[in-house]
Amino acid sequence: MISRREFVTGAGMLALGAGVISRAGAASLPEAMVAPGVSTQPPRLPSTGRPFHPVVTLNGWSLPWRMNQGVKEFHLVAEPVERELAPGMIARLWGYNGQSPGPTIEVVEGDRVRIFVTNRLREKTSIHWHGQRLPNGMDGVSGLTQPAIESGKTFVYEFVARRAGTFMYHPHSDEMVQMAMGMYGFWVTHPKDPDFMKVDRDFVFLLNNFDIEPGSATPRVNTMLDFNLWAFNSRVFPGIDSMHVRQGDRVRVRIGNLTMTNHPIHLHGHEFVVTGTDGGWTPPASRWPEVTLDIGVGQMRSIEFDATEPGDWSLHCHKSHHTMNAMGHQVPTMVGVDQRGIAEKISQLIPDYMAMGEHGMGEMAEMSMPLPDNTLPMMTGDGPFGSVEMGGMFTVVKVRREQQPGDYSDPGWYRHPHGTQAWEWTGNLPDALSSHSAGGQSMPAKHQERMDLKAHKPQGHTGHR
Ligand SMILES: [Cu+2]
Repeated sequence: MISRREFVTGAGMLALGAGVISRAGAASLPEAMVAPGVSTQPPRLPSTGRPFHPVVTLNGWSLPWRMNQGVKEFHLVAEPVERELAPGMIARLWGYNGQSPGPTIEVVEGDRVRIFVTNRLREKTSIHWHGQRLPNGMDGVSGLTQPAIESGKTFVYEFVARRAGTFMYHPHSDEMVQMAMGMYGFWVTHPKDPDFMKVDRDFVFLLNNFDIEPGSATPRVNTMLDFNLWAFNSRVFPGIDSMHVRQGDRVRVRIGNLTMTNHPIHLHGHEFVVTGTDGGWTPPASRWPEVTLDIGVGQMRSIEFDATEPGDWSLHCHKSHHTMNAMGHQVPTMVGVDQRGIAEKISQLIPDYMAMGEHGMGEMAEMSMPLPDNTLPMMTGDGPFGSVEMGGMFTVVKVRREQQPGDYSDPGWYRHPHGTQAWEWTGNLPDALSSHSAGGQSMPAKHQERMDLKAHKPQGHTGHR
């Protein structure tokens, strides 16, 4: 639950939504808002400036602004932050306004935007506005387009948001270290016409990665590729909020990749199309249906689908080592290794030793392994039917008929209608299913059709039998 640590009102400041607090800055600066906590903040309609349909930042929030003579003013503060990656693990990161990632910035095409950037790190920084059309001197590449922002200093960036679309921001100064520490954020420029490409729900999150040694809290900043924590918005499963939508909603999910590898993002139960890339909206004739989309390093993609199918649908990276947490990375393969006898000998030397992995690693999700402090299990997460055996880049899209428009609260786990869930074979079809062959009427006609197709499948195709 979100609490207010401090509340200071400033002249001209818009009304603040629940969970957002302001922090006094210098008199001439807009206040630098912070939102403590890690839960997804519901979208807040703009109270000043042009109208738009706000996005929902997964496990995050959007930064309030101040209108100053027609200019939208924001204040970002680069600073050390603590972020809970999932319950049981706090990471010591760098970010903006109390969080990694920093808050999402939402503006409207044509807005003149002024962003004050204060550096509270102990080293210099800068911010690059990834993907934007802007004057070259506002591009934020330290040394090339501006001097770096020294510790304690504030710089001002100002430009017109010329193109609607999906963008990111991140440092362009000691970039490898500052991004490895968690400095980045999302930026959405909404179309001037609020009805253009309108959707019912518009979610955003960044893909990010850390290399944090089990038992420690600070990322290793010189890691090049072998990261061990794969995150959506600096959260890992089961710390990532699920996305809650109403059946029939048109849903957009905007994803930016600021990790050091590509991520094939896979959605269960629905097909989607890519409606936006780094360069803008895709022409409708260029779209084709997908269920998995590979998102490259430094890229943004907007996907859209009609949430027609009720249920709890996984959305995750399809690299299976990206859906597990740090503990698994140095575990030797033990599948098929007979460990009888060895475990007792080792446990005389190491009292906590457990033999594992002989029959696969799924058991690791359920046994309570002794873990170093501040470390998450390799795979974990409780679903309604047991352990989900996941970690890292994994969440759930919950599609419900009863979800009200504008309601982003968690509807709980899906209750599968009778006869629509996989069951354990006990030698007989349950009544509801066997009634088909007996001429019963308890299955809907649509399901009977599917069973007919199954029954008529040629047996020769199962060649391994
Ligand atoms: Cu991945």
